[in-house]
Amino acid sequence: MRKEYNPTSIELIHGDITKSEVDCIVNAANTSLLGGGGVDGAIHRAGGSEILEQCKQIRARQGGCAVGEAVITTAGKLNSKYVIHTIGPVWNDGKNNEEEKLQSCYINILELACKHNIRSIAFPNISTGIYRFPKIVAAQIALKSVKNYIELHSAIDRIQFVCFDEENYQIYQKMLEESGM
Ligand code: AR6
Repeated sequence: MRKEYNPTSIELIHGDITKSEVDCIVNAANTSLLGGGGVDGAIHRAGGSEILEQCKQIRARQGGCAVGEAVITTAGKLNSKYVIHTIGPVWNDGKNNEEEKLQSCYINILELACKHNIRSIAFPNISTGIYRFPKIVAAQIALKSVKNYIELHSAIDRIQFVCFDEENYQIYQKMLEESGM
């Protein structure tokens, strides 16, 4: 599924983000930046050791990455130039600013992408796996944050939302059809 929104093309993909052909793919990492399971494991496996080496250098400089923030590395052997690693919030009961923290992830990623002249970017469904964020709310936040950003900045040509699981894919498909995007 593809939609045009201003000068930005929005694509919905059902699949593996490590196969995306974009300037930058986003990783749903943890504060250690040392890898893990889920999409984080898949990106490090497919991208090779160069990504981990750069994550370790960032750790040495700034002691990892906080929830809601984002850092950038090479994409190693992947088809992309960069990986932006963000740390989504763990969902507890929704009363710990989880929604604001997830929104910060998207905003910080897009700001970092613009700084690096990234024209195309692929997002996984941050926090909706191991971190248990409710999928509908997470999709609403993702779409709203991206929409708000591209309305103000026209620097990104192509945005992919890559849904690995069927449930997220169905949610995004419905929301994109119903939204003004
Ligand atoms: N491509 C695209 N999406 C994927 C892929 C893939 N190859 N694999 C999984 N997903 P998760 P989180 C989806 O658990 O919830 C890690 O251990 C998955 O279906 O990867 O933010 C980190 O190190 C789900 O919709 O990330 C952290 O410790 C989405 O990616 C922790 O998990 C996010 O699921 C982060 O948890």
